[in-house]
Amino acid sequence: MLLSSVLFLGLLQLAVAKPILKRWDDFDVKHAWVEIPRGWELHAPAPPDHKFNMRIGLKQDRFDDLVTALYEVSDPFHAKYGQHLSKEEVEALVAPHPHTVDVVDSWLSAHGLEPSSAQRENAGSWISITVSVEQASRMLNTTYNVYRHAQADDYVVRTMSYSLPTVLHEHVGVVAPTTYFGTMRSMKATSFLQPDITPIDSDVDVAPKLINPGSLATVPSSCSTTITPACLRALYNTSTYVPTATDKNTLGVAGYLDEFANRADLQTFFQRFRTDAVGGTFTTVQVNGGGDDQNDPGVEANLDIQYTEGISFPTPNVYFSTGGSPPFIPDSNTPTNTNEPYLDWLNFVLNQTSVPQTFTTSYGDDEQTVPFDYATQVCNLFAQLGVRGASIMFSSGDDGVGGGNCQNNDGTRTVRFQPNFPASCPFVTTVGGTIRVNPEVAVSFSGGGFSNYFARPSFQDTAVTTFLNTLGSTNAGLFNTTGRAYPDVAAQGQGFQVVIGGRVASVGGTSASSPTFAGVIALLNDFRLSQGKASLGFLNPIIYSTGINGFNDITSGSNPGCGTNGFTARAGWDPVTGLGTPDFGKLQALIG
Ligand SMILES: *[C@@H]1O[C@H](CO)[C@@H](O)[C@H](O)[C@H]1NC(C)=O
Ligand SMILES: *[C@@H]1O[C@H](CO)[C@@H](O)[C@H](O)[C@H]1NC(C)=O
Ligand SMILES: *[C@@H]1O[C@H](CO)[C@@H](O)[C@H](O)[C@H]1NC(C)=O
Ligand SMILES: CC(=O)N[C@H]1CO[C@H](CO)[C@@H](O)[C@@H]1O
Repeated sequence: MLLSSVLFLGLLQLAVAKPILKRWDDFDVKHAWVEIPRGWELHAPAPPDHKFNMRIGLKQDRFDDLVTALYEVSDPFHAKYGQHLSKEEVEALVAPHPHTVDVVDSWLSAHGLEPSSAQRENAGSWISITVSVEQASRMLNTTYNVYRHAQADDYVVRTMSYSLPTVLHEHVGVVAPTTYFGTMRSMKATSFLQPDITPIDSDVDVAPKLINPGSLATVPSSCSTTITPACLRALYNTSTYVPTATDKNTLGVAGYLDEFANRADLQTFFQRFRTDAVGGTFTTVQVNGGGDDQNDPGVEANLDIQYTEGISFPTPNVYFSTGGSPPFIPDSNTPTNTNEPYLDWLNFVLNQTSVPQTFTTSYGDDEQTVPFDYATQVCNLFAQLGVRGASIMFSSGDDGVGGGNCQNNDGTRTVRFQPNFPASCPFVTTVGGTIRVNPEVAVSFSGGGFSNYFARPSFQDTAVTTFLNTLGSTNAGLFNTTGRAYPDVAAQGQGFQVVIGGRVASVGGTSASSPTFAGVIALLNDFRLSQGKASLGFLNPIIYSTGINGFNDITSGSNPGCGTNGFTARAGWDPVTGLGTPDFGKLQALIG
């Protein structure tokens, strides 16, 4: 009996082990482009011995449960509201199934790679392993080339399509670098200098007039041209609030390659525009070799940190400087990092036991240039951060309903509105832009629209269907009526007075709007934490429900693009300014 059961077990193991002998040469296409992504051109074949870090995103075993948990803890009407998950609880939900790990490991082995040499992140759901172009080409049955981005003078090693063995499709979400060409260098910066707006040296005349809250009528007309923290604090009704939960509350700014937040410039900024904050500082966290060159202040980085601090002071602010090796240098065989946008940063932050309660990021790209599989995996990582209790703000983009010729890249060249990613990810809160005061109106570049990748989440059903019903047939066929609609909210986006290298310059873009909105959310989180409550976490379910009357509705202006007038701001939610700009006092009463 004993013997035979041992034998039987042995047979069983054989039977179980057998499927591991997969056919690794039986390929199905995972993703393919019809044409080279816009802005890039074929430069040369990739050298076969060029080495790079391959990232493999595995299917997360219980991801549906994670999304369920996210909506429960973010829904103000749910019993679990505010009961955010710990790092360990999240990891239990996102870890790949052991069978997935086995199959992928045996695929790596079959190609001569040592599975134990792989770096595993995010509960093992991301694998990073060094491969040569030659190895990767065989693994993915593809051809790697060097492509050049002329405008950014950036070179990358990518492919026009890639395949995976059929048996791997149910286990692997995405492999990178493959068909996603975006790099932080080539991506649209969502801030720009505005030399036509004459900067001001200080606002000593204006600031004292702005101390009284609840007096929007008195916001001086200068705030229509030049924006300082005093303008924003008055406009958004935060000027009398004094943060107290500064031992618990943190605001994080995600910064990338070559963008360094400058400490001396922040002091100059405070001396000019927020004298009570002089001496206030921020922490720089260097991710994946990110730098901190204090001789090289970045416009985006200084804008972000000066305005998150300008509003949230004395809340501790953290600037994440995410690095990456230099870009691929053609005709050299130095191994290069692949500078995957978002992945390094997200996996780093998710690996911390506690995360900042509020984040802002000001980067984005046309959704259609981000392969669906890649966008989905990155969007899922934002869900993980949300369920941990973080509110994540993204700028909505600076091209209205679409920049350039707005042609689809599927070979048809059909002109359609072009949504932005990650703005289109339902798990982030997307911030559009406004200008002027008394009243605020939509700024014409404010990115807005409807995703072609992500379906409309139920939290915005009422708001968006109301808008669509009023819209009628305007722009019909140019956008996806069932897609996740954005922006969710808005804030000022032009004429920001920013100190760069000791001098004040005017800066605009929705990347000014995102840190502004994040500053207000950090104050709300401060208020909640000081009351012994949980942080707000994933914001969208609450701002579209109990918080909906905490915004100044923006009802005029539009976001033209793609040869059209775009959408028009109107009463209620609209795809130009979302629900509107924040009124801290009202939000404090509604969701504080
Ligand atoms: C995650 O954090 C742990 C503990 O701090 C550290 O040992 C590990 O190297 C980190 N993992 C990654 C992939 O950064
Ligand atoms: C429209 O959005 C849905 C998701 O809501 C998506 O499944 C569909 O493919 C999109 N249609 C087009 C034409 O992109
Ligand atoms: C500002 O907030 C206060 C509550 O703190 C509120 O009473 C007031 O109406 C708000 N002001 C404006 C102009 O919305
Ligand atoms: C295993 C393998 O390499 N299979 C195929 C990959 O794709 C080319 C065509 O591009 C085929 O010729 C190979 O047989």
